[in-house]
Amino acid sequence: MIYGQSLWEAFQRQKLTRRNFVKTCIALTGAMGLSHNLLPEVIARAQERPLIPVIWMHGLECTGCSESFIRSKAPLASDVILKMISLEYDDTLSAASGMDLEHHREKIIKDYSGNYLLIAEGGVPLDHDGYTCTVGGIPYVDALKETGKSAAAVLEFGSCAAWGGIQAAKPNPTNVVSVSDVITNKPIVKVPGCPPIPEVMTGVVMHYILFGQLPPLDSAGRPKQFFGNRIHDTCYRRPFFDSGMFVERLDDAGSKAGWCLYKMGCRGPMTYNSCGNMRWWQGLSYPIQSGSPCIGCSSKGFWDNDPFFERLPNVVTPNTISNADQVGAIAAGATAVGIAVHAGANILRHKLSDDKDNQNRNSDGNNTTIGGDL
Ligand code: FSX
Ligand code: SF4
Ligand code: F3S
Repeated sequence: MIYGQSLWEAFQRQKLTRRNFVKTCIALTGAMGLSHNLLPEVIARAQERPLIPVIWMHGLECTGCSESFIRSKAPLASDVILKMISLEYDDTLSAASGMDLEHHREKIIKDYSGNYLLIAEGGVPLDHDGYTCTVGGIPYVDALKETGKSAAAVLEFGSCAAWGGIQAAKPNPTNVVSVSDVITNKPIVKVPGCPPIPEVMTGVVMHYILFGQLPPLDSAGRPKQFFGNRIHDTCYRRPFFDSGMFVERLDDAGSKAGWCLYKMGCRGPMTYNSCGNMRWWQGLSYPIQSGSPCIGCSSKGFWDNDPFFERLPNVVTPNTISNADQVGAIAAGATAVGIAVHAGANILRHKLSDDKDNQNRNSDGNNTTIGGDL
């Protein structure tokens, strides 16, 4: 339990150096999507602000969000869990289990009423009185409401918590809803993605812990610094889109050359997330870089957007003048014009060269070529 200490105090207690602390603050500043100019502010907060307890709950989901979170590298998830937050309850990560753990959750709710952070992962089923998902013998929806009632703020981690997720796919047999459909009177932030990028999750948690408030949100309730751009806006394949160079089959030459995946059903033009600039596993890759079109896993209702590999109709972007077919036709037309101009120039230069030859031949009787072949 590190509740009540500042991050700096927690580091000192664990005999970690000041240098280590400052390095962590640098990593945190980046993870929170803040400018490095704000590093002194982050250090000041980390020295003064007491850390708060966190309760992390799981509804209907695959636990991929936790799997992603524990792979956060900057900062390391183990550092976040062991040194930066006081993770008091987590159905999957806590060493304790069963009713002991449930009693601990109740104790945190009582002892730290209004002062703990609730992180919720997974959708919330309502039908059958919520009994299709139970925690400690009671419906998840009841445990969630009970925990949310006294929380300072709520983070919805993953598309399941944020929008309902896969289990809400038509016909949504257990009537799954999002966490914010159930907890309506708290500061709440959506961090969608199936799963979300690990550093986005740690960035949002640490923003709340260090600043005591949620980061700036967009109209859908997502942190602007991570969901302000579409995948398409930062995609390294974008020049191919703009040039009308599309993969037509996942095993064709364009695919091997890394052309745009729009015709393979890429949802990048309508999906807001940071995959294009942050990428995954410390910038190693993301679905598009691995050769797969984006399936829009952070978008509301993406699970009903099947077939996933069918192209989006009529995508128009600010930098292009029409849809992919027309862009392709225009690009092909432009290429044809270019080839024609080049060929025309060659013919003209050959002609000039021939004329000059003739002139030379006429003037001195020699057969000298001037200019050579182009
Ligand atoms: Fe959902 Fe998270 Fe997808 Fe899975 O918990 S967002 S199914 S990666 O794990 O909730
Ligand atoms: Fe990248 Fe997809 Fe946009 Fe093509 S359509 S540029 S692959 S995001
Ligand atoms: Fe998801 Fe698309 Fe990123 S599928 S992981 S939002 S590239």
